[in-house]
Amino acid sequence: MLCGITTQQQFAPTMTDFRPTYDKSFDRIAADRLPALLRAMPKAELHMHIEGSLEPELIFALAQRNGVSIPYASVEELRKAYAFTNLQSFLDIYYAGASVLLKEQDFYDMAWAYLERAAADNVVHTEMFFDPQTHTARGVPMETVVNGLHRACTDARSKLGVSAALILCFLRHLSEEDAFETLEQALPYRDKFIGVGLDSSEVGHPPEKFARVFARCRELGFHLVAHAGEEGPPEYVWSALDVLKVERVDHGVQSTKDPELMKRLAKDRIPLTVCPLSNLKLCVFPDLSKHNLGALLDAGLVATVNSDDPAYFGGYMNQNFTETFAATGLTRNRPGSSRRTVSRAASSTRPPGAPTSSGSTPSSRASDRRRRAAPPAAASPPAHRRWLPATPSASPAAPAGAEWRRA
Ligand code: ES4
Ligand code: ZN
Repeated sequence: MLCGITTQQQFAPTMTDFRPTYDKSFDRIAADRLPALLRAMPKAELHMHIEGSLEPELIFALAQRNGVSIPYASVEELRKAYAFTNLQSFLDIYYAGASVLLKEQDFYDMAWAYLERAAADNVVHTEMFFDPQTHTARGVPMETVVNGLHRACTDARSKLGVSAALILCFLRHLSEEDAFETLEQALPYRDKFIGVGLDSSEVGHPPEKFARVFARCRELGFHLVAHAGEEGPPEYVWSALDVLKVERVDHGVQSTKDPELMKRLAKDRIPLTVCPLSNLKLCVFPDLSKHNLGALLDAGLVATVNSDDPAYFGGYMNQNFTETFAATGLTRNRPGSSRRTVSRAASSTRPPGAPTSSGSTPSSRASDRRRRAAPPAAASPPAHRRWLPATPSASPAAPAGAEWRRA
């Protein structure tokens, strides 16, 4: 199975046999076959904000259902407002869009729409961020948020064959005290999310602002991730690693500015969950051909492809893969690079609790996915223990992407 994931370590040992032939086999893939292969391969999505999957049509439908007024006359007018210049210009509209979510069913409907869309892109495992503070600040109970989202995750497994998990994000523009309160409110539902993250306005809100709440979450056994190095400097990535002790870095694309940091990320195999179309829309890179995904991979980092806020940034997983590979020339043998391209961006894994692949050929058909639907979660360990982190000691060198040869 080929995925844009970090958890490749789980079955990567079985892939090492294929390493010597990887580069050659990859280079034999004709560029014109690559988009179809990228679309067909089973993928894991590790960086998406569920509130960022709210399409304008659903915003309007929920606004009507809940009697919320929105300052746009039509879906088209709202979509036209999606012309962002930086992260903050996006966040302003993203938080406004979330204001139509009031009832448990609203959260369910939003998550279900994304999960169906993800399944259509052959995403077999997804870890979805949610921002409870955006909702509790408006008087929506934590229970409403978590239960609606979690019910959609449960249905995704049984009805779509997609394993889905939740990661609670603290909003970094708010205080650490607010984050502690949010954690308290969420603890009765601790079995319904696997980890915590940190998102929202990055610059001016360094990771160390949340040192104590992350330490507490670590004690509680949650997995830890944080946005860092999206717009913020490499120092923020260092402190996400060394102060927050995160297992993955969300974005991290500014890391290329610091060679020592690049070495650290490569040595410890800290995955970066990269979101190319997000970076493009928020003007982190002037155009997709200038994106540094290739440079990250060339430097030996585990860099994965993800959609971030797909309803706002113009693409779900397959769009991110196909546009980025085409624009950056990841289809070609790039001078000076060694074990490159698809191997890490679309590396092999069996995500935790995900359906096992029945054969060596990536299965892309929805009917196959349904047949492979995983057993009910009843026998699983508690949710916050279910997601296996990227464990450097257990991780061999880059998986070989062997299935590329067989595809
Ligand atoms: C986000 Cl693109 C991005 N960056 C930081 N925080 C976010 N929340 C939702 N999307
Ligand atoms: Zn994000």
